[in-house]
Amino acid sequence: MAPKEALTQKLADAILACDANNAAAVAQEILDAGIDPIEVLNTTVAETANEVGERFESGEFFLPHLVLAGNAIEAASNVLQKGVPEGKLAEKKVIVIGTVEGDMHSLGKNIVAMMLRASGFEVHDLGVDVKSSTFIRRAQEVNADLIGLSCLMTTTLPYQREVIEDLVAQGLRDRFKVIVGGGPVTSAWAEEIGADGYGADVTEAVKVAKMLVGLQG
Ligand code: B12
Repeated sequence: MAPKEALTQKLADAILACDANNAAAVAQEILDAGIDPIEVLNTTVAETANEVGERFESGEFFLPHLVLAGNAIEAASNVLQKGVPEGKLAEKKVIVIGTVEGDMHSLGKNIVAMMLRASGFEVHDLGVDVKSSTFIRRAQEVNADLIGLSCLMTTTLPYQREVIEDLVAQGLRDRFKVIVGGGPVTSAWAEEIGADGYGADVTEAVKVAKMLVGLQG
């Protein structure tokens, strides 16, 4: 096996073994080997996270696995992020991003946030369980171009809609573009709630975000 495949396989194995220390160590090996961290985040990390989800759904993994594998994904992502160059765009576009109220899932949002940063955006990550009022207040404070709403549960989807409804009610809908994403989010849902854009994965998220703020995709 080529060194790159061997290392990315090792990273996937460490995540599936729920071993955060090893995942971070292998991620460092990947950086040291000069392998593109963006590609690893987009492929190995994203695909392995999906594999974790599938194992949970099939009953092979239980909740503690989800937590520990989540920690391993985060540990690896944090190391890989160090190798992602700062965007070199002259004009920084500003995004506030977070996971909507009631929803604690952070991994996908974190990956999207770090890739946007790497693509030249000024990213204000508001974390998880973010209230609509917080999204709107922060977007005004930092004069954002874009608001990014992540949501991983069908039960918290209504909070994506709420942010857009609140923007409309406050006469601010035209001031910010809104992009939505996360597991249960579809382009049909994005259209239904009046979002400006939707990204199914991190690659699409960055492409659509750039398009929405008038940067080349
Ligand atoms: C890891 C995980 C957890 C971890 C989260 C750790 C963390 N720090 O994030 C922990 C263990 C804490 C957790 C907890 C829970 N979870 Co959970 N979890 C998952 C799991 C397995 C993976 C999610 C994930 O991180 N995927 C990997 C990332 C990379 O993918 P992603 O998030 O989809 O993000 C990508 C895209 O969606 C997109 N994207 C994401 N955000 C955004 C934002 C924008 C703006 C854009 C454009 C794009 C975008 O780009 C990302 C990168 O490609 C999913 C199953 C699954 N298959 O999704 C269940 C899942 C989401 N969880 C679920 C549940 C039920 C829960 C709990 C309620 C469990 C419980 N009984 O306690 C709690 C919820 C607590 C809460 N209030 O939020 C359910 C939700 C079901 C539903 N109602 O829809 C799922 C679907 C599992 C299942 N099949 O039952 N979970």
